Amino acid sequence: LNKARDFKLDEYHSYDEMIDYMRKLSEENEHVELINVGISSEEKTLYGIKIFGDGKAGKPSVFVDAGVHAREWIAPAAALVVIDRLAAQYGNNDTISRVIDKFDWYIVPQTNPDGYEYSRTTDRLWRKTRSRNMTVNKWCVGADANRNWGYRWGGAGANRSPCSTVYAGSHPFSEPEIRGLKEYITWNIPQLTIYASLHSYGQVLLSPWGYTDEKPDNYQDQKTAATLAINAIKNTTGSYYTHGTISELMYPASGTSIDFMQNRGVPYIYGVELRPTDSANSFAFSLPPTFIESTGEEMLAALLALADYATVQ
Ligand code: ING
Ligand code: ZN
Repeated sequence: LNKARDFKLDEYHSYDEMIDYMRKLSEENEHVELINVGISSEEKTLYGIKIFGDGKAGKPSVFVDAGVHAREWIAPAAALVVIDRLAAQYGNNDTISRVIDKFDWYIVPQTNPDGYEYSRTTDRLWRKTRSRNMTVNKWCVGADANRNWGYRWGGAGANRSPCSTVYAGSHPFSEPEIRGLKEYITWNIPQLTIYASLHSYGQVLLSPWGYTDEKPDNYQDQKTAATLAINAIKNTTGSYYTHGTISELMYPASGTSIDFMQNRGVPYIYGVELRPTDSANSFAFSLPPTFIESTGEEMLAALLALADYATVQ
């Protein structure tokens, strides 16, 4: 028994190994369920984990996705650490028990498995999906899955040319992975309170908007929550993260999941750039696996702080 324990969290895994781990964890834990949120262009099933507590069904929810960009390997690896800690410590750790009784937690650690496997086997710095897109005279592969959401699709910081690394896709939700995520959330999660999308790298929490440098009406409240999360990170591992809008800290980006969720009225929304920092000698996308568990631990601390702060309407 407890075969999920054999899974090594401090290594980068293939997508099949991640699925195997999630399946075992769900089989071995009555508070964990394997969920199916859709399918990729190459027909890999997008699996995730739902973690729920005792008590009533249909609580408000936290939704976390990771791996939307293929080369950002730390994001799915850290998401698996978050899953592991939540599953293992429900009933043992006060904070974790409290936030799992408050919210249903949905975590989809690998939302772009086609791109991820391509990054593992062929092109380490691949970012996009693996859909095939026709141009005038050739095929180009992949859309930027974080430019493919339907709010302000194709605007600033997205490109309409299939060969671009920030190609928005042929139309909103053209990528089956993103369509699946949107449909799953729409039909299964009526009350979404916290949404986080894990990327790398840079150590920042990003708030909407991406499409414009204006700030949404509830920006101050998002900043208050982010500050608590950043302090929790510092107290857990000593890492320094900062907070601001996508367009102010990074660059304009339209058609992101963040802007879609903000437009939907989700109250707490963060794009997270995990470790490392973007200093000159940074590991960039190739963070050594020895940093996986501490990066996951600090992300867990951030999520627990957000979940404790968020009021449930
Ligand atoms: N950066 C993001 C990008 O999509 C981002 C910026 C992150 C936007 C999170 C929205 C949410 O370009 C990376 N590293 O991909
Ligand atoms: Zn990214």
